[in-house]
Amino acid sequence: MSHADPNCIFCKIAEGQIPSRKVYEDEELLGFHDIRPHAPVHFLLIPKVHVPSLQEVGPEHEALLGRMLALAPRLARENGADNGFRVVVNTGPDGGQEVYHLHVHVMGGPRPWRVG
Ligand code: DGP
Repeated sequence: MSHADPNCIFCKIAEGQIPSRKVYEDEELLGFHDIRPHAPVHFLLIPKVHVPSLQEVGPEHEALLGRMLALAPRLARENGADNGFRVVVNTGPDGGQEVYHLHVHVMGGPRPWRVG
């Protein structure tokens, strides 16, 4: 598995080649606001390593996935979604995935809002 894909927009964001509004960063993970928010609070959590989707995840990614999910509540709270949130991982063509770099959507904030 390559570390970064030169054609991947989220790899470019992870490497700072494309700007983003960051909510979190460490050695392995990056969180940033979605450019097309579906909710008052809508950010994405990505691994810095290029994994195309949940379909390509293997045992070596289990800790990473655990960290992404475990971070979601804290970051949701810190960004104003303090009354609950939704986590979505669009996967593959039938899952509506547009960007083929694994990402977790975290959406929250006062309703009404709806994910299509
Ligand atoms: P999906 O692959 O369908 O789970 O959705 C990808 C999301 O990524 C979509 O909600 C819009 C967001 N997105 C796409 N390009 C960019 C970008 O360049 N910057 C940011 N911040 N978000 C992006």
